[in-house]
Amino acid sequence: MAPAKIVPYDVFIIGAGLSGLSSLYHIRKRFPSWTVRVVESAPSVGGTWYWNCYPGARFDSESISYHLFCDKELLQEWEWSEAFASQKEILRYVERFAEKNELHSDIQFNTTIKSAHWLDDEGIWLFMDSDGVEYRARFLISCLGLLSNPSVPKIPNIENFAGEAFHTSRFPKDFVLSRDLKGKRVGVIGTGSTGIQTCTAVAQEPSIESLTVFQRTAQWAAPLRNYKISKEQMQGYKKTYDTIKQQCADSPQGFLYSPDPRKSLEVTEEERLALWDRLWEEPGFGKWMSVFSDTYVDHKANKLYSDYVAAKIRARVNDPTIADKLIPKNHGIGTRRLPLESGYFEIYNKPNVHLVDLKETPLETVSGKKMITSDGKEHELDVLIFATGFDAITGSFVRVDWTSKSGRPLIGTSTTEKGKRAIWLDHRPSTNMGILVHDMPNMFMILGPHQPFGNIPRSIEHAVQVTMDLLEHCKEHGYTRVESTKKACDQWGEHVLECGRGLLSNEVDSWSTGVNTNVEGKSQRFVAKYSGSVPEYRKRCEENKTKDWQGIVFK
Ligand code: NA7
Repeated sequence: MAPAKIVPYDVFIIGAGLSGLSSLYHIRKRFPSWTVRVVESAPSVGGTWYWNCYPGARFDSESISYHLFCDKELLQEWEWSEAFASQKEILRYVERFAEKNELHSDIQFNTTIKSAHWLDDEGIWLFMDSDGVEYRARFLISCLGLLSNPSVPKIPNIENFAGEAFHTSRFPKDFVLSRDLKGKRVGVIGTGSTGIQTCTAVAQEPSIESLTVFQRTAQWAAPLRNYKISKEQMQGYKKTYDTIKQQCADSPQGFLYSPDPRKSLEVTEEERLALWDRLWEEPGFGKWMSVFSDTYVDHKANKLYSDYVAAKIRARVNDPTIADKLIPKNHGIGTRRLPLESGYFEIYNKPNVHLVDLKETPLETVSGKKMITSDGKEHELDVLIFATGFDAITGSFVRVDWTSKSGRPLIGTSTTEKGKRAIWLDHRPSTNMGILVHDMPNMFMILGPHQPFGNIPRSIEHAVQVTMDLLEHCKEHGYTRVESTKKACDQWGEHVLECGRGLLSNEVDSWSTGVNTNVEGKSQRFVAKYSGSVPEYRKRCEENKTKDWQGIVFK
């Protein structure tokens, strides 16, 4: 007897981080009769905040601007203890969101989807997990995360490193800094936001033997200035969440900050210093986002602010040669995502912290516990931490084998196994609003390429809302298929390019311009995210809706 066909779910969601949980929450509210299944490779909810439990992991966006605004009851219940909460506290918040809304019953953990094929005759998606189990669904919401596919450098012989080694997003769950690094010689490769947090926490742990930081590109960073939130302050925030939400919605990047409309080159030096000095002393991202409006579009303006911050770094590091190595030379401040730190530069004043400049002396090989650089120096380590980032944005989609309506892979290099040209050839994304992809019917992306990636939960809540509106449109009209035209994707691509024109950030290699030297096909810059403002993005999506979703075909 032939096996019974599996009944398709109405909606299948891959990922139980904030995107997946938010999607499930809204599906339940808006389509209560629909069947839905969330699959998640981790044993618990949380996504980014589940995986990234490295020492020192915390927000550098304000706790009060980060959560999901949809659950107003939880906003009134939840008490943030710090202005910039730690990973543990954030994870507790995400767990509480799932628990309070009884989301677990629709989530299947420890399940990794390996393939997703569109079956055009049936008008459904067919998925297979790593155990060979199949699932079918009418609609797919991909909630794979933006920075979820860890990437590690290809150092000759690295696989034979004789000490312990972890990527920052794969730390042992029971890791205790003071116990597990006691007396250890620790090495960290990478000085992005994650590396800066990790190095600071490790160096500040008195029981370690030593810390060696392997830096390829110096990174601008500025003080976080975290503080405890009092009960009274929290009561005040709870009364003003509507205002906080609106402030985020009105700002270019979805945070609590907007730029100063004046231009650096049009004000006096006193006026420049007055703004910079004030922002410098304040907690949070103001020193990135509230500076003069020309800072990230005009090289001269950027240089002025870069020089100001370089002087701050020099003042904090005792050895001028080390200070010089810590000051970026090939990109201006804020043109990459600016990490906020709590004592990072001072760690280099400690006698047991060593900086290795990989631009001067690259890592050549590994022998036993020794990392050997091109000057022949042997850096002996017990623990090696890869803070080397992610195959970002498009890289999250690589781990699933996708087959589109016309049998094409979603992503790949020019010659693919399927013998057909990938839709995102060499990672170059093509999307409509960052949410739909031509030739991939009934698939919606939360945090897909070409969406804004400022304050992430704000992007998530908006993309989920657009997805729900599209599903509602299907339900109202009895449509079972929704797909963007190629033309609409091309137009969105042009708009995304147009928004990015003139931005200094698009002249710099970083994960958000699609460059990752550890990943094949990611050596050239491309526009991976929406670099217009969040209000502009929202306006465009709303216009699409009012024009009856022009460029989107429903059947
Ligand atoms: P990032 O910002 O991509 O940083 C990765 C770091 O690792 C960066 O310093 C890289 O140097 C370094 N790296 C990567 N590959 C190598 C190799 N092969 N050799 C030496 N050094 C290397 O990732 P994060 O995890 O820090 O942060 C990602 C985002 O998470 C962050 O922007 C926040 O939004 C949260 P490079 O600069 O490429 O020379």
